[in-house]
Amino acid sequence: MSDDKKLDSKEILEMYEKDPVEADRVYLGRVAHKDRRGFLKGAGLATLGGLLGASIPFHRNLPSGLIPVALADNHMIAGKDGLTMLNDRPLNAETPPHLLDDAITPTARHFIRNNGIPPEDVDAASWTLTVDGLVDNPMTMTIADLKSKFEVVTMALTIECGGNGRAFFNPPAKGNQWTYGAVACSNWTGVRLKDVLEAAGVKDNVVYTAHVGADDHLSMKEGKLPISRGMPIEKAMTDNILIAFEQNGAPLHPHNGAPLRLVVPGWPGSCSQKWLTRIYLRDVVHDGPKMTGTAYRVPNRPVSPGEKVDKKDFEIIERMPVKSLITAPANGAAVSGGDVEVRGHAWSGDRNISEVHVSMDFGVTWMKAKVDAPVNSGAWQNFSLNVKLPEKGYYEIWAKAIDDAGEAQPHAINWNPKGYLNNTMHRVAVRYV
Ligand SMILES: Nc1nc2c(c(=O)[nH]1)N[C@H]1C(S)=C(S)[C@@H](COP(=O)(O)O)O[C@H]1N2
Ligand SMILES: [Mo]
Repeated sequence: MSDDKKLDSKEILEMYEKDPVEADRVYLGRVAHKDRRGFLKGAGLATLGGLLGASIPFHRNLPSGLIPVALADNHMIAGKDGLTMLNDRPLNAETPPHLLDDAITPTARHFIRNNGIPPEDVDAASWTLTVDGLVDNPMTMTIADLKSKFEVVTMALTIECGGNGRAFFNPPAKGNQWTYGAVACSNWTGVRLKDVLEAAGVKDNVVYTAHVGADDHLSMKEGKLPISRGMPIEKAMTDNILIAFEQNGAPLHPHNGAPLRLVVPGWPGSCSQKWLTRIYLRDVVHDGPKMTGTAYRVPNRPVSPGEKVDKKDFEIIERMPVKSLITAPANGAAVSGGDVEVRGHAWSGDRNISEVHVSMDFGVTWMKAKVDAPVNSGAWQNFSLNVKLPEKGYYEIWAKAIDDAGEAQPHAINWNPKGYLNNTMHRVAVRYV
């Protein structure tokens, strides 16, 4: 693992802050010269090149103890590209909308929402998943067992954090200030949760699942879970929930739950337990950390902004509401012609999108976009529309999705104390110059 350790950018940054010359020696094998220019050679040069993703033609000129600015940017997370870091302990990072333009989100662009500290030195070969609680046949399986016992399927599945859009709450809500980018739709390969639960034999009195992962609580207290959520057994038995071991055809990214996670499309991302080690079935609604109180819960009635709500009036969030995201043009784009291709995605938990409407005149008139069918159940749907801006100037492109139950995105935030479920219309500014 020592080679991997070398590639941990956070550790390197800390070391460079404390003792830059020593960091040079440890990470790059370079010894400072009197003139402060130590030559980078061999392994050190290769390490640095690997971290930067390119060779360094002028490496001889790089002063000792000076960390390349690309690494000093604390937004850099190994294997991620362009994410905005909202918090580094626990790590939370979102993706700017224009970087979510792909129909299938590349792993490098999949957001990260950690409640605790991910496990280190994960060994996929010896990883096990236990399925127990109220089942006929409690089972403990390796990933190889899962692959051999159950049908392996690949599906594009949308994960959106329940708190996506919280940044726009007024009065503000505590928690990560997600704007738009705590959502993604990657290709996930794994086995169906339903198949595994059927093999384990669900007892008649089961009402809820309970999920356990291998991450540590921020306090690092032994055995204390940062998060353990579950879902009604009826939901757990739907066809599009996976126990996944691959993300976009490769092992999961370490921050997206390697080597094994649940992927529950259409419900709050928190249902999709990462670093999954155990699922147990219960005859009561699960009460693990982040299931109770006001976590992932909203008032059971509309409330006015800032209103105090009694804890007993909160209910567990189930499906995520209808929503869309404009991924092109980028917010703030300057276009030289009046022709703009508007593109994006739309989704609605457990439902399909029937229409997406686009406006360029602050919502006075709306045009229907082309909306693709989902590639499978649980995938977001892509929309596109060519818009002709009539004359030079400032415009806003707005998008509004409507699902097959007739639910449309609202203009105003449905305010709630913890800042969940903000599905207001997305607006991007465009200048025709
Ligand atoms: N074990 C574990 N699973 C977890 C979490 C976590 O902190 N620990 N965060 C949850 C939340 S709140 C969300 S939104 C999703 C985010 O998945 P991602 O980080 O892969 O984007 O993971 C969920 N699964
Ligand atoms: Mo979340």
